[in-house]
Amino acid sequence: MFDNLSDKLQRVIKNLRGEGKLTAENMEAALREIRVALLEADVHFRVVKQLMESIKEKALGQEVLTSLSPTQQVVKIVYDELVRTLGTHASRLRMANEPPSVIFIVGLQGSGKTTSTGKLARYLSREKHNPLVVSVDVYRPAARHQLAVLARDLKLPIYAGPEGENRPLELARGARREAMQTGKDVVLVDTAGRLHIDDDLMVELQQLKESLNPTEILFVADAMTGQDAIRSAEEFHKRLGITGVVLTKMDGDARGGAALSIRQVTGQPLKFVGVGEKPDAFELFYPDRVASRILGMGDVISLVEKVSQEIDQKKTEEMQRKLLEDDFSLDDFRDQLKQLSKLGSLESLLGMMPKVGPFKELQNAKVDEKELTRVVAIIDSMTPHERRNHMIINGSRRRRIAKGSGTTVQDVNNLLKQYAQARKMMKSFSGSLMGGKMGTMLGKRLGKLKLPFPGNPFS
Ligand SMILES: Nc1nc2c(ncn2[C@@H]2O[C@H](COP(=O)(O)OP(=O)(O)OP(=O)(O)O)[C@@H](O)[C@H]2O)c(=O)[nH]1
Ligand SMILES: [Mg+2]
Repeated sequence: MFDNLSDKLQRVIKNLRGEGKLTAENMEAALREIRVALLEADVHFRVVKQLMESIKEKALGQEVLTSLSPTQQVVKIVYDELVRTLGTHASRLRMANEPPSVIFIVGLQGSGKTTSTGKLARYLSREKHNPLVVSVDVYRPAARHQLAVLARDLKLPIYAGPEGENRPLELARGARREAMQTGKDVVLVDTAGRLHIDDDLMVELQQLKESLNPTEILFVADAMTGQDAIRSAEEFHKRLGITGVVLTKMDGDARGGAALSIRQVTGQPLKFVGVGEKPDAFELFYPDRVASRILGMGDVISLVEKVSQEIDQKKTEEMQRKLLEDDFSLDDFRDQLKQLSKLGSLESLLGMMPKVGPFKELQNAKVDEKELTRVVAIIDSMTPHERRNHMIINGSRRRRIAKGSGTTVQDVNNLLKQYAQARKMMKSFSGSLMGGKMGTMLGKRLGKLKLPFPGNPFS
């Protein structure tokens, strides 16, 4: 489905190529196609309507970057608008002032609640929290057992309740009590799912909410179910007041519409994305990444970057800020490498930066895809915390990361070395950006930088 939407947008964009300027007329045709594409990708019609209006307004209004071609303008405007609709920033979990924080995991049957409960508990314990999980799904015979097995495998503490206890409210309260007694700061409550929203379930959830006063009610939406997920999100929100969304099964050929629409229809932020059945296949929701995915970017971004000699001001500023604030994380490193492979040459990447002339000798530096995949796997196996603080990655973390990414500790060591070199290089790079001295010095430094390329084309 993502492919479908992205294919369509690409076609629209191609059609716009060769047009001199964006006019009401030529935009009209393009907008119509974008509209159909979004609808077909299961974006809710109300959301499409709003999106189209703001896209049109921006395209014809002052915000258009006059230095870009019409093609680039449309891509950029649609992309920006998607990011804006999705929420601009990754949204963190709210925690109670006084622990334990209680988090409900709710949603339709089979959406991925239990799996996500395990994933979230694991995520939280890596973020230095101390979670306790409990299942209050007393209806499906194997449900509590399923969470118990998951908790055992992941070595997570679980509250099982006294023998024979099968009242959801008692189980949840018991878990909170145990959390207080044993110093757990978060209680994750895995709730029962139904095929359809029914009153019994809603009443039960409302009672649970009243009694436990959760800091978060996370609605788990199966991205594969399109409009159904949107409708039930809306209904859950109306009756229960959800505070965030976990979008699961984004590893499949999930539809782009769900993410956009749920955000728009409930007004609540997407917080996490499930990208597989494994416990680690769980990520913070980054609006820009999902917008890229919806648009089939990488591709679209690289299209803009490739065709354009112009500088994307925002990106440049962001990059400069990161360089100056020493905030260039392993996430950024990975994104840069991915970007690099999409662009096909380091020169295009440097082209994004101001005051950097063309480096002819770098033009044909190609990334080794296999190496890149390995690097990405290693970084993906790190926790978000580790990616931001590489200094904490000690021996045992390295072993875990190697295991998680199917590589060796040696590979992880190498990557961290490369990253450290890149940071160093970029730091002096940013220093010279400020000082205005550029060029040969950077070229020399790049020559020393060992990136995951065969035979290091920079040396
Ligand atoms: N591919 C993929 N599968 C997932 C993801 N999240 C959950 N699943 C799978 O979806 C199925 C249902 O997951 P559960 O966690 O049991 O769903 P649930 O909402 O707890 O289901 P009920 O308790 O029956 O309502 C399982 O086979 C999971 O492995 C995901 O992000 N990606
Ligand atoms: Mg379940």
